[in-house]
Parts: sequence; structure tokens; C-alpha cells
Amino acid sequence: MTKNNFGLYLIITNPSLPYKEIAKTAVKYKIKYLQLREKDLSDREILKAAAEIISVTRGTDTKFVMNDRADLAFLSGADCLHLGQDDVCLSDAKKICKGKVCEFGLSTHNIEQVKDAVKQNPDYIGFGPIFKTPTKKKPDPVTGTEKIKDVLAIAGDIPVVAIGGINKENIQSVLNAGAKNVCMVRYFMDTSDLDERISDTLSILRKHS
Ligand code: 3NM
Repeated sequence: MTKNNFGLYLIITNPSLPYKEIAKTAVKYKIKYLQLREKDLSDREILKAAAEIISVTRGTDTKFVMNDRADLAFLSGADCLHLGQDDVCLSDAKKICKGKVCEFGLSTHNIEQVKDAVKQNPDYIGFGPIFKTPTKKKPDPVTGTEKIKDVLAIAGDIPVVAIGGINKENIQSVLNAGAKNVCMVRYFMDTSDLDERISDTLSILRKHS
């Protein structure tokens, strides 16, 4: 694993386990990014969840990422903010965060968006959905694994995280297509044995690096 090839990116959405337990496992395995993505919670509930997670991740190798909301990233003291295509642009997010949030990630779903994201110089780019996914309410069209090579070439030094419908069965095809970083939401959220699934996935990533 290197700065750009951090391997696993973890997203918390409707978890089976308590937030703190997930955060402890992420810290144990030195997962670089742990994102809170709770679309159905109130702002207060999101800030409460963020505080629980940050109480575990603060001072560790794991960065807490707030999803979508620059205001909540600022208020929670998040290390990183992840922005989707419908959120404020990165430069506006930086104004809202007033230097308090240090890293920024951008979601992209096609080559044009990747080119646009690169111009904004984020700390990483998410690209997907690689496969069909029920996790997102209105997913963009499936990209397939074929576009990954082009995305990596366009992104250059900016790390790319492949996301969407990735699971134990198809992760190998995503890695074979060149991806170095992957995010699997359901696979890690619908289990009570997160530790084992992370450990298994990290060994797959290690074998491929
Ligand atoms: N973003 P799962 S797809 C949060 O295409 C998210 O940018 C996507 O969930 C994108 O791993 C997605 O359970 C959901 O399929 C991924």
C-alpha cells in the first residue's frame, strides 16, 4: 500500500454494527478513509454519529469523511469531505470549511466528470457505479470495468476509488482492470463479522499489489 494505493475505502450506511465498533475495526486495519453516508438521518443524528466515530478515529491513521455536506464536515471536525455531483463544488466547500477540513474527495460517474474533477484537484476521485447496485437510490448508468483504465490515465496522480456493486465475487475483475482502491458498501455493512470480511478483502488486495 502506498499514499495513492490505499486499497480499501469504507463507507458506513445503515450498518448492522454500532458506529464505534465499525470505527474500531477500521482503525485496527489502518483503513485510510472511513465515510459516514447516512441519507435518512437528521442533521443532529449525523453529527452525533460523527462524534462517536471521531472519538475512535482521532489521532489514528484512519480519516473520518463526511458525505455531501460541507457544513456538517466543518461542524463535526471531519478530516475529509466527500462531494457528489449535486453538492457544492470543491472551491465553495473549501470556503464553508474555512481550512478546518483538510481533504476532499469527488464522486464521478463518467469520463467527462472525471476530467472536470481532475481540474478541481481533489485528494481522491470516486468512480462508478462499476456494477449494478441497490445501495444508491438513483444510481448513474453502470460503467463496467472497461472504463477504469481510461479513468486512471486521466486522473494521473490523483487516487481513484472504484465503487458500486463490487463484492467478493467480482472484486478480482475490478483489480484486473487496474483499480488499486475499492469501496464495497453492502458487503461490509450487512455483516456482523466486519473484521473477517475486511481481513479477507485486504489479503485479496495485497495479493494483487
Ligand atoms: N456511490 P455497494 S455507487 C455510494 O456510483 C455509492 O458513485 C456510487 O454500494 C457511485 O457497494 C454507491 O453496496 C453505492 O454497491 C455502492
